[in-house]
Amino acid sequence: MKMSFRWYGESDPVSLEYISQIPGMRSIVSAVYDVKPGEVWPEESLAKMKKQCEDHGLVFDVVESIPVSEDIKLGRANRDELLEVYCENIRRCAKYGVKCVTYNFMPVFDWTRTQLDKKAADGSTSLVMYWDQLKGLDPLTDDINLPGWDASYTRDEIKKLFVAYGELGEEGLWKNLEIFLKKVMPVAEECGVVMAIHPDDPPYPIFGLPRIITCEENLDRMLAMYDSPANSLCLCTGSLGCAAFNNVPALVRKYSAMGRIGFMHIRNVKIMEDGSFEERAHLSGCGSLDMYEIVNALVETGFDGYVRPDHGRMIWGETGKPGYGLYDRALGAAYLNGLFEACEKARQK
Ligand SMILES: [Mn+2]
Repeated sequence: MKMSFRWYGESDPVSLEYISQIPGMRSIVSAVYDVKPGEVWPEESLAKMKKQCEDHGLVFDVVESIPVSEDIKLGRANRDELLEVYCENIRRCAKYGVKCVTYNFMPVFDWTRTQLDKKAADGSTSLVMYWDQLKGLDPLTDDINLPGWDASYTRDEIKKLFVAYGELGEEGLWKNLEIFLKKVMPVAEECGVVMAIHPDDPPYPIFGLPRIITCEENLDRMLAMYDSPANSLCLCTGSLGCAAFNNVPALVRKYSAMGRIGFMHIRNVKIMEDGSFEERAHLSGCGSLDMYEIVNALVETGFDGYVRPDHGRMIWGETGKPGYGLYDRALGAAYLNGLFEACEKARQK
């Protein structure tokens, strides 16, 4: 496996120098943030990122993410034009050494949480989703202001998107995903890039928006739509694992054995009795997921893709982007390195 770390570019309070000091760190996961979604990424930005990483002994070979425009997901009139831009961005990333591109097909919001700085008993803070804070809210009639909801939309625009996705429905979204895959995957194959779809977070409908990358049956359906190693998963343990119906170690074992995992996001969540969940430290004992079983499944199936510690808590007084501080993610990477070493050595005996 190749250990990696997400970096938000020059505005990220976590520096490349600090990232490079984490033992075993190899790859940087990043994106071009200076253009709007749906625009072509300037080659200078990619070249600069590659150089900055190299200067710190790191490799920029994973992109997270090239965002998929709502107009592609909704299948609107300008879809073909946007798909061309998408393919051009894949080609440009490949030209600068990128081997894996993550994306998602979630309507409107990349993730849903009700609080980003929930304080635990030990004083650390993390992201949480509590159902009792969502119940009874209707995006069409209430003024909902959840953290992470894109401030670039007006309330009116958000309401229109909800109506459009309501009309599209799950099957309509599947159809548009298939059109996306059939256009994009041949380009990815041609330039040696693995496309890794991130599951919906959380993996069930929120406020009636359709969600399709959610469970084993749907992951099978997605992979079968374009049967190629280029069409792979970014298997996020925390996103799939905050629903009790997903057996995460079993999913990891199955899709890794099929050679269809390009990228692993590894983090732990604690599922509460009512289905709410809290993001926790990576250690198995801190949440609902068995990290040893997850890593062992990867090792036993010969996984050689990318791994990154996912969201971390804010600890030791650190401030910054919720989920993306240095300290707890570095602890996560160190813990995962230990699990990988132990599982690999046990297997060699
Ligand atoms: Mn993730």
